Order: sequence, then C-alpha cells, then structure tokens
Amino acid sequence: YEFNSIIVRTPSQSVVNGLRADDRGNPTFEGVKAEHDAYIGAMREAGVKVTVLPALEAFPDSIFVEDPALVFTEGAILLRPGAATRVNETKEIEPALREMFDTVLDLPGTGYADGGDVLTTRESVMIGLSARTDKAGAEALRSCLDRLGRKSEIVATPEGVLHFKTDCSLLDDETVLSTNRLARSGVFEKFRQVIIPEGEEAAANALRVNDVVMVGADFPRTIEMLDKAGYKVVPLKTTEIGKIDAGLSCMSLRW
Ligand code: CIR
Repeated sequence: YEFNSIIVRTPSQSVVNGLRADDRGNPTFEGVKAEHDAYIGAMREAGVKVTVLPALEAFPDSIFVEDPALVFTEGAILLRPGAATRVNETKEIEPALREMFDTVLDLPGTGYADGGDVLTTRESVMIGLSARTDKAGAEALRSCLDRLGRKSEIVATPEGVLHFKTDCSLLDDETVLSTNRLARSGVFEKFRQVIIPEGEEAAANALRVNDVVMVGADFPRTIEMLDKAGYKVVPLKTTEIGKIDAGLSCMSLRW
C-alpha cells in the first residue's frame, strides 16, 4: 500500500454507458468526472505522482484502468479483461506502460484475467476467480507473477460479486477490510480481518495509499469504524461510478 506513482484515465462521455449488472440508471458524465477529479486530488495529497491518460470514447469502461493491466515496481503485466467490450483496453494502455516500465509481460494463452480480481499483499498476490477471471487466465497470471518473483495463489470470489476486490481491500500488511460473505470463505485466515457493517458491502472496495485509507463517502458506518480503529480516513464520493459497479481501486494502477 506504499505507492509513489499511479496511472489514471480521464473518463469519456461514453462512461454513462458503462457495464453494470443491475440497472439503477445511468451515471452522469459530470458526476463521474467530479468523482474522478476528487480522486486525483486525494492521490496527490497522499503523495503520489499521477499520470493522466486521455479519454477513450470507444471504451466506456476505460476509466477503470485497474482491469486491463497489473503493475509492480518490478514490472507490468498486460492482462486480458473478461468482458468483450473491454478486452481491447489492453492495447490502449500498453504504450504508456512500455514507456514507464522496463519489464512488460504479456498474459500467455487465451484465458481471461481482470486486475480487479487481484489483491496484492506483502506475502502473496491473491487472484480471485470470477465471471471475468477464469482458471486459464489465473494460471497464466501466476506464471507472469513467478517471472516477477511474486508468490501468488488462486482463490474464489463469492457468487454474484463482480470482482474479488469488489469485496475486499488491504488496510495494512496484516489487515484486510472484507465483506462478511467473502471473509466467511476463509481466504483471509492469515490476516487480521475488519468486517464491513451489514448493508455497506460496497464500501469494501476501499483503498489504502501511503498513510490514508480512501473510503466511499456514502458509507458512514464503515468510515466511523475505520476512524475508531485509528486509520486516517479520506471519504471520497463514489455514487456515480457505483452505478456502473465500480469503486475506488478500479480507477488507478498503483506502484
Ligand atoms: C465493468 O463492469 O467492467 C465496469 N463497469 C466496472 C469495473 C470495476 N473495476 C474494478 O472493480 N476493478
């Protein structure tokens, strides 16, 4: 959770048509843009250098740069997103990554893997199987992680949850923030677990960056819980991006 740099991508006007599991109405472009701007501001405040890539009208979900790639200080991995409308986002982010990283690996084979299914912890990289990340993609990702010298493991994502990280985030090296439904599966046995209050499940996609934890502003009970636990909480509005199933981690690649 200690980062020097991030990459983000400006939302396109087409973001209003972003993918979603349940339709709760389109987000507005202005609303998404305002949430994105506040996110960039909070990142700079947290001490990271922000590279802003240009908007891509042809890719409504391309603001969610976390999914087509995975980055570490040791290098970047080009992934293959599991949604048909997103698979070519990888080609769009590739040039920027080649410019910024000496090592850029391609996911071998034909399987799929989304960065939203990947939780990087100090000991290992957890890869959640989901509707977007299949067994072949997860295995291929493990082989790339081996090459970067990173241990990894394949785990399950609860039924009906978009991404593994939709339901969890890292609070520090020993502690995860998780929904009850994910924690119940036992994946975080080696961690101290902070469980999201019932009804605020969407708050689980929080984001620890250096000394702060960014949390969706619509989740007062989670904010209070983390504040009481001694974390420095920065609430950020996620109402509009939430309508297209996104949270805070989705909007950046961090290393
Ligand atoms: C999608 O369905 O792909 C987007 N509407 C949301 C992606 C969220 N990304 C993430 O959790 N890493």
